[in-house]
Amino acid sequence: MESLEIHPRSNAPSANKAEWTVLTVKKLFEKPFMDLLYEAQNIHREHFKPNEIQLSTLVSIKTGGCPEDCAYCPQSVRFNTGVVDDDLMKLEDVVQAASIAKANGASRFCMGAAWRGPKDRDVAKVAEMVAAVKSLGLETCATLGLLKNGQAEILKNAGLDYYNHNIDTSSDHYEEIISTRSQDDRHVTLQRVRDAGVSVCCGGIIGMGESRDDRAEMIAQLANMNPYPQSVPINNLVKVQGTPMADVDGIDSIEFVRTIAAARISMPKAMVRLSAGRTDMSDEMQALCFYAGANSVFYGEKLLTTPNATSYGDDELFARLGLAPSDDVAL
Ligand code: SAM
Ligand code: DTB
Ligand code: SF4
Repeated sequence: MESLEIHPRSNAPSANKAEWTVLTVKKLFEKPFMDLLYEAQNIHREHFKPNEIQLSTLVSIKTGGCPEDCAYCPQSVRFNTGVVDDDLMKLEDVVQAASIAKANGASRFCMGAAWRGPKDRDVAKVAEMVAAVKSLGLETCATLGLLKNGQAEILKNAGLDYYNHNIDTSSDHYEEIISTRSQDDRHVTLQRVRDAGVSVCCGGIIGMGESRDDRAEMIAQLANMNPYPQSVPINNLVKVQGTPMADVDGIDSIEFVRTIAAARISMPKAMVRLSAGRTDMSDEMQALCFYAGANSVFYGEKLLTTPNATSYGDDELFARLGLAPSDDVAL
């Protein structure tokens, strides 16, 4: 059996240490599957309780009609996907949704908006929502698109814990997916979030026709952020009819699990979230993802506009695996 290897920065979450090269991450992907999972599970156990899982619930606070052209997204105004546009939700409706999420066992509530980025008056309204959700005793997360100077501070002052903003894919593959904003634009927003003292939730989507090199580059990009994201959502593309990605070939499930393991090994203290696309995964594949180091999922009937794995099915799966939902999974 191969011994555990020392990787760059593997125990230095926020220090500016040696970088992960694409080649080093690719070498993880190339390991025998059993060695890779063994290493990922060992690293996982150094930092997290191995039989606990954190649950986040998503709500779309502003749906559809987005001017951006992200090829995977059902909410882009450019694609005919049948998503019904909706204005910004009312504060009381958001509070009600958050109360239900909490009663169902979620510890974090994530509010998503189909904007390129919010206007200042939007941020003021979302800040009210953040404060109200926080006062229910939930962790708060928002994903509103590109942020302008000063907006992250307003959200932080309202009680925002996490801001989700994904790099989505590798820098090379990115241009095939989105033309209306660059990956550099996203890094500027991520820096604004960090500077405001809000924790970063940043990951990407697997299964968009990218190569293994692309997946390795995306993981290296995430791992080399300083500090690396506190939370890393790995989404399995939800193929939505009407989007340009509707008929793309799905990812091999073993390769998806490898991606989760590479994220866990290269970002040992991050929460790694098995995010969108669980409806297409067997229970066994999800169990392998948890073994590879995923320790968080979206919990609830819906993601933003598409169905999620049902909470009923999740409860049964967690029980079969002896996984306990928890808001304190770190050691
Ligand atoms: N509009 C904002 C933005 O794009 O930054 C926030 C909401 S957007 C829906 C948040 C993220 O959801 C995207 O960056 C993408 O990674 C993910 N996402 C969107 N559609 C998806 C799909 N069909 N499958 C998997 N993930 C998806
Ligand atoms: C993330 O990485 N995945 C979530 C969340 N961040 C906002 C979104 C998934 C969206 C899936 C497609 C939909 O339901 O519209
Ligand atoms: Fe708009 Fe976000 Fe969808 Fe892109 S991912 S089209 S920015 S809602």
